[in-house]
Order: sequence, then structure tokens, then C-alpha cells
Amino acid sequence: MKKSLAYKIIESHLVEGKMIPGEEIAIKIDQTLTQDSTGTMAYLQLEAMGVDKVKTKRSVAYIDHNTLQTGFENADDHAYITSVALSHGVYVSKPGNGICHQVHLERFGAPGMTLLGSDSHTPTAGGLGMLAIGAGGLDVAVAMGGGAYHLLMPEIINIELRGGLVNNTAAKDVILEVLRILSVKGGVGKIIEYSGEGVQTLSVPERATITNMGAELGATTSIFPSDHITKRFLIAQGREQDFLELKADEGAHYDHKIVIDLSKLEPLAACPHSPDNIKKVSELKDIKVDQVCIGSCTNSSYLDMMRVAAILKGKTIAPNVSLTISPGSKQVLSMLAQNGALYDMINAGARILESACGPCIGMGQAPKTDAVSVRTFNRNFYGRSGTKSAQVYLVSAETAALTALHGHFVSPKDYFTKTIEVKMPEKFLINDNLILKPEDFQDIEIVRGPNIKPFPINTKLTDKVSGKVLLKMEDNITTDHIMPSDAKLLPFRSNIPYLSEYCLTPIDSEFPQRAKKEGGGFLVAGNNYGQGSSREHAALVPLYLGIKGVLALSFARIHRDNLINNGILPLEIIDPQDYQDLSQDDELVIENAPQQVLSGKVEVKNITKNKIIKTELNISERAKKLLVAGGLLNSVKNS
Ligand code: MIC
Ligand code: SF4
Repeated sequence: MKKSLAYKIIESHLVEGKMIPGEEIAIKIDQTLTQDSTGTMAYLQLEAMGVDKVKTKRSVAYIDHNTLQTGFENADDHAYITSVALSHGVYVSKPGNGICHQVHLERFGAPGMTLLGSDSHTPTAGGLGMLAIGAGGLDVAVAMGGGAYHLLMPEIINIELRGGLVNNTAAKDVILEVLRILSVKGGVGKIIEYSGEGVQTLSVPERATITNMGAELGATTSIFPSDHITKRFLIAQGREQDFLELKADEGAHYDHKIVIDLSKLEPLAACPHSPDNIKKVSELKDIKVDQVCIGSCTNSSYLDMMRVAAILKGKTIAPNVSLTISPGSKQVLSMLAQNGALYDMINAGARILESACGPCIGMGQAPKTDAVSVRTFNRNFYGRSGTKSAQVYLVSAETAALTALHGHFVSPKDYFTKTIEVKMPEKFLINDNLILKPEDFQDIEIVRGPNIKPFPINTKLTDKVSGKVLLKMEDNITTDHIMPSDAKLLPFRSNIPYLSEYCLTPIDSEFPQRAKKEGGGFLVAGNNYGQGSSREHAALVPLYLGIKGVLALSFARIHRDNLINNGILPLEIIDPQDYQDLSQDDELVIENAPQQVLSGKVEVKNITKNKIIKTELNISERAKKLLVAGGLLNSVKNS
């Protein structure tokens, strides 16, 4: 069989299973990454598993999310992560060094290797030809301990890129087009592999923009071949030794194929409140804009920043606009400072933020009431900016910079007569002085602050599982709905009891009280439940509130794994009519739960409506056993 690139990397890392789409496989993980909003929990779990030293080729702990320090909590978490990581053989990227995915691309990612990260945008490294997958912290902790990563073998979709981008249309517009075609659930259970002559026209950071936002398709990961452009990038990063040429076989087998002609694309925007709600920027030109934010792991590379600086040079932003710019890494920021581009940004009126996630995760810069906020980020889910009434649009860096100058949407296609030329540097500025190496910190003591509270661990699945439907939800519920995260809540990522007061409150402010009063119960949802972030908190907090199962039409990949790891039943409703018929407060019961779970078919009795709801568990045998054991930690403890 002629093999795709993703197939080859999986095959070379396979430790269990058959590579048939839908069947469970296990792969060896070469590298891991964690960041600070999921990291505290991941390292607590690593400690709970009794692992002394990580067994990967390279593991890195990044501090990039919770950088706003309005109290001791974030700083305490940083001290814990730094000390626990170093003592376990993990490198630490200090705050100020940059956003995990940008820094990993620059300093650690390598073609042909596997990377598991406790962040949903880990596939960014796919721009380098790496098989990079986002997962919950517990799965990453297992990988750090040398355990394989289990996943259902995805289908592999080929996107052939033809031609080249014109009229300052950007890599961001490519992924927005893919989102328009496939939607936020179109990538579930799939790997997206790019090929074609168009690939040659894209630099590594541009490829990384595309693989980064492939997370919004729900895809397992996205990947580009590793070619002469990858080689040049690695040479410029002083890492030629990491280069490996990699591509699919000629005529490789793919499960589906899509063709996109890059020269036919034009600047696009994802409109509120979903990354797949796509319109042409030119159609939005009458909309006045209050805020523009440039940065995030999607669009904060040196290339993006230089294009932004070129657009802003010698101009002033519109009076009605507040413009923030967060360069993705210390490397990018230092280079902008050195070559004067930073001056062009500051002089035009940009507010320069530190190299971190910042406004992308609501860490400051919440827009004003009813604001229109235009961002180069990857998610515009309801409420994520920190202002519920804000309308957030996602665009390329070029569109964002032009829009900031004019105070309303402007499409680069309608504005410029020639392409903004920015060259990839021959040599990036390399200074890893904010990366701590474990070998330099022997016998380090682990520091634990008072904000770290014990996290809930489930118990074995009981014979009879019963409770009320505590909330009925629609399609595409995000983890930002289930466990909102902003500047006020992120400091409590290691304090589950505190977070539980906010669970599902963007949908129903009474939910936490109701769940506590009823002593737990069930959740009901439509399709693609749990899309978005990898945060385990979206499972841990419901567990703390006594949620026993979620009945949904379908689940997003990472969230389903997080539910399983925490022993919460992810039950897929077979007949959509049953979903329609379910109501809040219905009394549900599952008899002989362990046997039913192991069989993969679970009948849920709706006592209130006197009806049987047929559900199934589209999960592996291993995952079914985890559910019966009460989650992964229980299963590890008992093995
Ligand atoms: C996000 O973009 O939603 C985050 C914040 O990076 C999350 C991780 C988290 O919730 O801590 C993600 O993408 O996984
Ligand atoms: Fe950080 Fe935003 Fe990227 Fe998440 S999507 S890692 S919050 S920059």
C-alpha cells in the first residue's frame, strides 16, 4: 500500500493495535508539552502516579497562559510547575519566553516525531512534519511516565493545495476556508494531511497557522510534509540536526480528498460565535470595530508580526480602535525590537503585550459592552473574551492590522495593489536563557502553595446509576461553556471546589446550585459536545458536582477522553428523537451498569417518561474497562 505521511509516522510509533480507522491503537510518544493552565493538574497527576523521572526524549513545561498576577495564585502555580517539572527531568520555559506552541515550533519540534501536549493546539507542530496531538493532562502525564498514548485510529483526509496565495490573502484564510468546508465537527476522528504544489509556497510558520487552527475542525491533528522549506527553517533556528525529509508516497491512500486552489481564495473572517461561521471580509466592511488584538498561537510568528509592522509603519490607528499586539515568543519580540519593527508598531498606537496567550484566553483586554473585537486568534466562542455581549471575529494578521488603521473591516484584497514582502530570516535570534534545564537543578524542592486543593477521583462504577437530567443543551457546546476560563477563573485551575461554582454558568447560572442540591445526575447535549479546549477541568468539575454520565448525540475527541479518564459515561444517543424527547428534571436510571458498559450498548430508562433510551459507547474495550474502574487513576492504582 502507498502510504500517507501520517500513516508512516503512526506506523513507526505503533505499540498496539491495527491501523484500521475506528480501531484503538497505542503509539509511543517522543515529546510532551504542558502549559500552566493545564499543567498544575497534569503534574499533580504525574506525582499521584508515582513517576520519578520522565521517560520521553524531551518534555517541556511552558508558562504562558496564567501570566496575569493579580494575586498569589498564578505565581504559586508557576513555582509549583517549575519545581515539580525540573525535579522530574522536564525543561521549563519561563513566563516571558512565549506561547508554548510558537516556542515549541522554534526550539523543540522535530519532523517525524510524536508530540503529546496538554493543550488542544498542540497540532501547531504539524507545520514541521511532526505528529502532534492535544490531550487531557492525565494522558500527557501517562506519556511523560513512558506510557503509550491510546487513540482511535483516525481516517486520513488529504487536502491538496494548488497554486499560491495572491492579494495578501494569508495562511489564516486557508484554514478559515477549510473550516467553511468541513465545519467545527468535520474533523472529528480525522487527521488532515496537506500536500500539493501550494505547500511549497508556504513557510513553516504559515503551515503552523493552518495546523494550529485545525484544532477547530475537531481533528486529531493536521500535518504538512517536511521539505527544503522545513530544512531552511530548522537551519535558521540553529537546529539542522533535527531535520528529516518526509512526505507521503506518490499515489498514497487517503480516506477522503479535498482540493483548494490558493489563488482563488480571498480574505475571510470567522464571525460570532463560531470558528466555522465564515464570511468574506469584504462583506463586513460597514461594521465598525472597537478592538483589534493581534497575536495568539495562531498568528504571532516573526512573519506575521513583520507584515503587521509593515502595514502600520508611519500610520496611526483609528480613534475608535484599541489595538493590542502580543508577539508569540521572546525570539520574535527581540527580533522586532532589534530591527525597529517594534517602533513602527508602538508609534502607530499599538499597545504591546507580553509574549503570552493574553486576550486569547481572556487574560485581560476584555472588550467593552457590545464591542466588535477583531482578533487573529483561533476561537471566538461565546463569552471567551471575558465580555458576554462582545462580538468576536477571527481574521488574518494582515486584515487585523488594516482594520485597526481604518476603524472598520478592510479586506487586504481590496486595499493593496501589491503583496507585502517579508523575507524569512536566514538566522533567527537564538537565546534560550529563559529555558531552564533540569540537569542544572539537581535536588530541587517541590513548592506547593495554599491554592492547590485535592482533585476529585471517581469511584468504581456502581451497579445502578441514577439521577435527574440536570441540564439539556444544544449542539457544539464548548469546554468554554462547561468550564469557563478567564482572568478571574484561571487562577483557580488547581482548586476544583472553587471552579465548581461556575460550571456551565454561561448556559444556566443556576446549574451549580441545582447539581449540588440534587447530589449530581446527568447532562444531555446535542452533537459535538465538549469541542474546543483540552482542559480536563471540564470533566473534573462535573465529576466534583456528581455528574455520572452525559447523554449526547456525539462528542468531541479530547473531551470524551477526559470524561472517560475521570469515569464519567459518554453515552451516545442512537435515535435523535430520544434527544428531542429528553427534558430537564427527567429521572434516569441505568441498571447493571458495568455489564452494559462493557457490552458497549447502554439502555437508559427514563422513569419520568416511561421510555427506554438506547445509547452506545463508541470507545475501545480498554476505555470501557476504565469506565468500570472509575477512571484512569483508579485503574492505574489497581493494576
Ligand atoms: C484554549 O485555547 O482554550 C486553551 C486555554 O489553550 C486550552 C487549554 C486550557 O483550557 O487550559 C486548550 O486549547 O486546550
Ligand atoms: Fe494560548 Fe490562545 Fe493558543 Fe490557547 S489558543 S494556547 S489560549 S494562545
